[in-house]
Amino acid sequence: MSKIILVTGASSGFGKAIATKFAAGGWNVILTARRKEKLDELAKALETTYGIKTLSLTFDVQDKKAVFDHLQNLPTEWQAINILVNNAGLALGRDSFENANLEDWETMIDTNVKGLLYASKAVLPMLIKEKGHIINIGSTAGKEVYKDGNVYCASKHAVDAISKAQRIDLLQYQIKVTAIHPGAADTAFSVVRFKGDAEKAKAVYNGYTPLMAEDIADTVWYVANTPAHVCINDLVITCTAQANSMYLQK
Ligand code: NDP
Ligand code: 8X3
Repeated sequence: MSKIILVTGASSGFGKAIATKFAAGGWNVILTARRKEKLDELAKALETTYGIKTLSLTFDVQDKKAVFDHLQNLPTEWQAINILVNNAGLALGRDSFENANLEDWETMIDTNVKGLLYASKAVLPMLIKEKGHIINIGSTAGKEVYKDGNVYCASKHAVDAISKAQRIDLLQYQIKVTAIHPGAADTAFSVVRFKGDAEKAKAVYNGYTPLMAEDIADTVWYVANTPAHVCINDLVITCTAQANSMYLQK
C-alpha cells in the first residue's frame, strides 16, 4: 500500500514542490492550504500525472477549530499518515521593531508557531501509530536574527525550539523529527512578505542564484528516505551565494 504524506501550505512554493516530489515517488498526498482552487488544480495534476491519490483540505492553520476538525476526522483510508510536513508559513513586512505592524506580528506567530503546533498535535496520534516522521520547515532566520527581521526571526527560532522539544518528547514513540532551515529561496514568499510589491520582492533575488522550491523538495525527500535507524535532526540549506542570514554575496 502507498505511503501517505500530509503537507501544509501545499498551494505554492516549497509545499507544492514537496507534494509533487512525493507524488512522483508514488506516495499518496494530503494537500492543505487556504486557497481551494490552487489545491484542486494541483491535486488533479498529481493524480493524472502520477496515478496517485490525493486528499485536499482547505483551512487556515491559524484556526485551531478548523485544523482539529479537518485533521481529526480524516476518512479512514487517509489516517495512516507516515509524514507530516509543517510547511505553511509566511513573513509579513520587514520593518524596524518600532515601526512594525502588530497585526503582522500576530499573523506570523499564529501561522508559523501556533499553526505548526495545532497541526502537529492533531496528526500526532496517527503518527504514533505509524512510527512516523515530522518535518518542520524552519529558516536560516531561525538560526540568526537579522535587522528588521524581529518577529519573523522569532517565529522561526520557535520552530527550531519546538523541533528540538518534539524530538525529545516523542523519542518514546520512535517518531523522527527533522527541522529543515532554508535560506533565501525564490518562491511567492517575498511577494507575500512585501504585500504584493513585485519589484521589492524581485529585488530580494537579484544578483545571485537563490534556492528553488525543488531544492527543498529534494532535501525533504532525502531526509524522508534515510534508513529506519537514521534521523536527520537539523539541516540548514542555503544557496552557494549565501553563508547565513546576514552574509549574501551578490
Ligand atoms: P509561499 O508563499 O510560496 O508558500 C507559503 C504556503 O503557506 C502557501 O501554500 C500558503 O497557502 C501557505 N499558508 C500561508 N499562510 C497559511 C495559513 N494561515 N493557513 C494555511 N496555509 C497557509 O512561500 P514558501 O514556499 O517559500 O514558504 C513555505 C515555508 O518556507 C514558510 O514556512 C516559510 O517561512 C519558509 N521559508 C521560506 C524561505 C524562502 O526564502 N522562500 C526560506 C526559509 C523558510 P495559502 O496562501 O493558499 O493558504
Ligand atoms: C526566509 C528566508 O532570509 O527571508 O525564511 O529570512 S529570509
